Amino acid sequence: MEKSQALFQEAVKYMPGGVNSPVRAFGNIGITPKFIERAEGAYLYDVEGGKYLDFICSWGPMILGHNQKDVLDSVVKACQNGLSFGAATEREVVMAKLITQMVPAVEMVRMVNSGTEAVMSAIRVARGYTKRKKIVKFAGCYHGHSDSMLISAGSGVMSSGVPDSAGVTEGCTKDTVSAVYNDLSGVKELFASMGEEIAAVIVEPVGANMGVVLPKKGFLEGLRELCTQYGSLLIFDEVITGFRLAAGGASEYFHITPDLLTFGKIIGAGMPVGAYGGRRDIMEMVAPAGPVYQAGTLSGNPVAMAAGITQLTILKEHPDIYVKLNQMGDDFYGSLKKMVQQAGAPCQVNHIGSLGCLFFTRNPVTDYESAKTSDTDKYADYFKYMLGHGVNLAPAQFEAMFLSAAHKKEELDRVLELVHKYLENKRFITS
Ligand code: KE4
Repeated sequence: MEKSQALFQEAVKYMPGGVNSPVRAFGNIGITPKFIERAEGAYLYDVEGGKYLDFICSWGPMILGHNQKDVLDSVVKACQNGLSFGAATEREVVMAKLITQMVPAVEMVRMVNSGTEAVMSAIRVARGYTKRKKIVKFAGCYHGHSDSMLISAGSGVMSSGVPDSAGVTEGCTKDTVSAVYNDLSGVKELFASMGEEIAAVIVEPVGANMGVVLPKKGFLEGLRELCTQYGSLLIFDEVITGFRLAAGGASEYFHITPDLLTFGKIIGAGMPVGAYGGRRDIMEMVAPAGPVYQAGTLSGNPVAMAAGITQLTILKEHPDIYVKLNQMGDDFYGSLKKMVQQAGAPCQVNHIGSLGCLFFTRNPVTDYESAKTSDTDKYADYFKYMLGHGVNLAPAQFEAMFLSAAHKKEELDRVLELVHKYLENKRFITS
């Protein structure tokens, strides 16, 4: 028996589903998950010694590649001074200033330990600031697992087929309203009917948890205008897009200024870090400066800050990284899109910069409903083929592919050849 199988047999005895996050269980694929031993650059290595070109990048954080030398050195060095103090540290000031310098929409920021915590807190601040209750989210967008956000969520909820989560009471969700991504007229109607009650609209500026779904022209701008018109707050959930699309994330990329933003992933460089921030007058509502309570034992942890500061500083000081990364994404996903189109394969490719997704559907994917027309069995078959050829993709259709600065063109070319061969084997391409 393979070591991964033996480990998984043990794991399921002690952890729900044998994992600490559902998507890792390969539930949608139906095979034993790979247990990873180490990672370097663009590669993962499993406990059997298997080597995989990695397109998960820890679900986004590893934009510079795994074990980037400067990041690793900064973590090791920080550890030698102690792992956690539960007190104010200089690194937290450095990190907060760095985030505000890279993202002009952030005038003030609070560090937390995950994207979920960042979103949960941002929503509380929005309600505290506006003294309103309603939060508008979009079907297929995933904002972490806090109760009020588990409504037509994306990511693992979508894959697990659990439209809402057990254990979430209607008391927690009655003030959450779900709208259709890219349907600005629907949001306008919502505001017309309850605009005065809406504390905030939270949106993934690029949907990346129903696969990758781009905002239609005018959609984000329309949300900005509606929120301003009705005195509601616009929250950009940039846990995935933050520091990925550009140094200033989606707010820079799309030239839109949200009122609050949430971050995760890249800001921790692989360490558990989240953050929320935005307009100073709103963030000054947060305890101990203001009446909105939020706290955290390991918030601003010195080792995690060291990792995040190093990664963000590299990204800030080397803007060419984004030029190369986004160009590499345009080339790779562009070639993939051309390939499936020429083959007449039942596939769609959506991408923006280094974020992309291959959907197994003939329908253009512009929202939750169209994403759900994807054939998840076909995706599972494709995933297993690619894994068998040393390529590590998201083990679920409704996730994103991530490129890193460690990926090389020749490796991506090999992946394109593999996909071409797969499509041929499936007779989607008759050469
Ligand atoms: P975390 O609590 O997982 O750090 O962040 C929650 C979150 C919030 N907002 C967005 C836009 C997110 O994508 C996420 C988490 N992303 C998923 C990937 N689809 C994390 C992977 C997982 O759940 O294991």
